[in-house]
Amino acid sequence: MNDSTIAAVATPIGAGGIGIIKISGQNALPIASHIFQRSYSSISNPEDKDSADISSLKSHHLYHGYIVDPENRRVVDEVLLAVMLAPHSYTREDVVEIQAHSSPVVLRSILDLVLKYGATIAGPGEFTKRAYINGRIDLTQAEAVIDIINARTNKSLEIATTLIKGEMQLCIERISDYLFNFLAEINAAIDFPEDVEEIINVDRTTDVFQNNIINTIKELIGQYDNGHILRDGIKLVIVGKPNVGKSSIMNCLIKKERSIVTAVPGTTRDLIEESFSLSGMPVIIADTAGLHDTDDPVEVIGINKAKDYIDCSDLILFIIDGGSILTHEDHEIFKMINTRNSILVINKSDLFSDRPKVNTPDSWKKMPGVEISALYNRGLDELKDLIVKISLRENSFDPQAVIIPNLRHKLILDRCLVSLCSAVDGLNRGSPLELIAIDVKEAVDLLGEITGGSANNDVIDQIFNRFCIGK
Ligand SMILES: Nc1nc2c(ncn2[C@@H]2O[C@H](COP(=O)(O)OP(=O)(O)OP(=O)(O)O)[C@@H](O)[C@H]2O)c(=O)[nH]1
Ligand SMILES: [Mg+2]
Repeated sequence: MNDSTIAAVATPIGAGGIGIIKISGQNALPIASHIFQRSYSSISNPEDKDSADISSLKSHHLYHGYIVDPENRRVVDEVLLAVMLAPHSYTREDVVEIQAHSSPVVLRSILDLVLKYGATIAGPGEFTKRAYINGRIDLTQAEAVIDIINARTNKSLEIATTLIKGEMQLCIERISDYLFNFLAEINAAIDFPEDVEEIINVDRTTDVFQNNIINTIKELIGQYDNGHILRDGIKLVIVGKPNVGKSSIMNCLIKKERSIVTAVPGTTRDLIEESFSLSGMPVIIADTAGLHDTDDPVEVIGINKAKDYIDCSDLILFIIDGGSILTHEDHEIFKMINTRNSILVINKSDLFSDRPKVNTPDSWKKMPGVEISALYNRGLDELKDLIVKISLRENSFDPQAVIIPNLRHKLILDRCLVSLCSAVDGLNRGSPLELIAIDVKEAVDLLGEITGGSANNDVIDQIFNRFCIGK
């Protein structure tokens, strides 16, 4: 357990109803007692009229009182104070939360007093890091806390709540326990070579490895591939030559006038990024400068930005003007995105309702396509459905019913799979047990990196550095 007592403002800075200052550590109560003057009745028990001595405060009760600067007896604010004694707190340490009025000046003044009487300022994620170090949660649950804070859609929230309940941890621990027992068997067999056949049943072991362990890990990896988009969202980019209606489509999709639309080709010169949600899936979308040959230095910068963005996007909306014939520029853009995940959006369908629409070459037909009119808001629902369908690869599943690993977990599971396949291979080929033990031990260590047991400090720091201060 850490000796220091930490404190931070746990709510966003700004004017609001309440702001909370959180203190955690063995001096949380003595520090609070220096600055808290209790009013005579507690909120939770109006009969409790004993002294203002904080040591008389009960855990998990809420008390009304004032924060008073001990030096000049000045009242800083009227507050509610909650005490949560170790180990029944977020960090498993003594925790005091002071609920004050949320003015940045009030919160700063109270925090200054708390720091003056012995607390140190908490770093990003330090409260959650203590919850992890003190064994209340594992690394997957700590990561779920960040995911919950950052959740932008209901689906991403559902995925995070599955993790925070510890279901990933349970699944990983079940596999680790089996592998650990198997390692013990291997060690026994190495020590007593004459009893190998009694100790290790190769057929049964390879069967369990293959059907239970390897398949479970493959399933988890598959769930990442299908489900991470629901949590992390997709990056969508709108491309096309000038004036085909890219900005109009962007505005229709995000339902606000974000990009300027005019009849002048070359209106959009910079990259314009926005986020929105499509069927519960977070989407980051970018409108880009029309791609064409130009000497205009400003346009060249915009076009280069667009090309860079295309490289790192998940899905491309390739817009063409369905009311005109294709030009050299359209063909050049097709060549550029040909191998990428793209949708052909034939815009301005209002212009070809009574005349033939643009003729696209056969080689373009492999791109899923949709006809829309951004001007009259026609076909936009079909476009949205297509984006969702392609992004989720038609796999619909209930994110609450399955565990969806994050990228860190997935990369570790990939390595774990390699070690386990090598162990099974060794068992089938009758390799020396010492070599099989190395593979299995590596798999156990890797699984420990997911839950935290064998994660190194750099990994742990990297995870907690993604947190905000006060969590
Ligand atoms: N008839 C018709 N006109 C459209 C449609 N969508 C956009 N336009 C018009 O086409 C012109 C260009 O639209 P923008 O959305 O600015 O096109 P853009 O591709 O962003 O153009 P740049 O930023 O210049 O590359 C505007 O006059 C729009 O009103 C449509 O579906 N039908
Ligand atoms: Mg534009």
